Amino acid sequence: MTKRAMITGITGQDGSYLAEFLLARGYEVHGVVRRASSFNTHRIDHLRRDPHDPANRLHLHYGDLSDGSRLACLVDDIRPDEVYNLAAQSHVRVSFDEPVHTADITATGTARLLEAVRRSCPEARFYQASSSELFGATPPPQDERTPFHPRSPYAAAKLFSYWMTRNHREGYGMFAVNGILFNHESPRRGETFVTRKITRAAAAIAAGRETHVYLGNLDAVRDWGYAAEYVEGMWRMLQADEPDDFVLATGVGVTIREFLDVAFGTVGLDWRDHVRFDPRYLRPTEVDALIGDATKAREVLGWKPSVDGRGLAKLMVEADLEAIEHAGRPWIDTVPLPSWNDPDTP
Ligand code: NAP
Ligand code: G4F
Repeated sequence: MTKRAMITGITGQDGSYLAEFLLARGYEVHGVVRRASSFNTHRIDHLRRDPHDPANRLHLHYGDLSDGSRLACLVDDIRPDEVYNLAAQSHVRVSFDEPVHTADITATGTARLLEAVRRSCPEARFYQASSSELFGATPPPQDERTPFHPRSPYAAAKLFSYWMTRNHREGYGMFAVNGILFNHESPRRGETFVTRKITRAAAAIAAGRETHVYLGNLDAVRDWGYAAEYVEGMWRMLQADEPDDFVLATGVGVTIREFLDVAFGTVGLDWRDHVRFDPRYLRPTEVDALIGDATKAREVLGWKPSVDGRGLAKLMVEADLEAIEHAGRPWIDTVPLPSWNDPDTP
């Protein structure tokens, strides 16, 4: 039997890698896409086929985590075997500007989706994109037993979703799990997160297109892994014998200064000549250090990452250089765009 997966946030970094991963394993994939005034599917366009082709296994549906009735209809129509809730207002700095919107999508949105699943297909397996931001002020190393101390509206919203997921597991017996993922990046990372901002700048400066980049706090430590490896961890959580919560991390802490060293070093530059400070990128409360211990995921799920923050800095700069050379995005340029023309399809 073909397994059916539903992914919210399919147009994001993780959603695109997860859709690729599941399609390659024979899944039928249903992605929820929010309506925007311009196309927002560039990360998954290379996966799309003519929707009229009976062999097509990627189906996109309009939907928004703010709209519980739509989510209920979608879950009822699709009847998924697995639900991956990746959609969120996912930017920590922005959550200080938009705390109420962040709560509506990143917290209440999860409750809407969990309730839709509980009502229509409680046997479906549910993955919640929880975050190492939950640990916040609690010093590393952090694992599944580490106390939470959220330091932003985003983290507070994710904490609500974490407990709603556990509550649906404990209260209703649902197979609902939290993946507590430490930062994971890739050439598809949004351009306003610090790693991609740095690697794009390094490539653009090396190409003579820009001269400098503005950043905030350079002292923070993050445990950066490769997103393409983390989506396999998500899937493995839903294939486990028992529902449980897991940390995914590399165990390697890297400061932003060290990431800058490798990124600019890859193109033969010294970042000190090109980085300027702008206080607008500081946060009212900062998370100083996140370094995860993923022993449980390794022992129970057999999941083990192979790329750490330094490896990522090099990989991402090389991808951004290639993107500049080809005047497009490498993961799109390598495959043809859909040949059919149906602009009403998300
Ligand atoms: P991302 O690139 O920012 O993607 C977020 C996705 O959510 C996008 O598809 C976005 O749609 C969608 N979305 C936003 N608001 C929505 C709404 N109101 N209704 C429906 N969809 C909405 O994030 P990511 O890096 O892939 O992360 C995936 C998930 O993991 C997020 O929940 C994030 O908070 C969590 N997480 C990420 C990391 C990390 O380091 N990447 C670590 C821990 C946890 P548009 O494309 O239209 O914007
Ligand atoms: O890249 P960031 O914005 O990621 P942050 O805040 O760690 O959040 C990411 O990882 C979380 C997992 O731990 C996810 F849950 C969340 O959705 C997101 O994917 O910032 C990383 C660090 C921070 O300490 C920030 O203060 O970089 C510092 N930073 C310094 N200058 C900057 C900048 N961050 C951004 N975005 N932009 C700057 O110019």
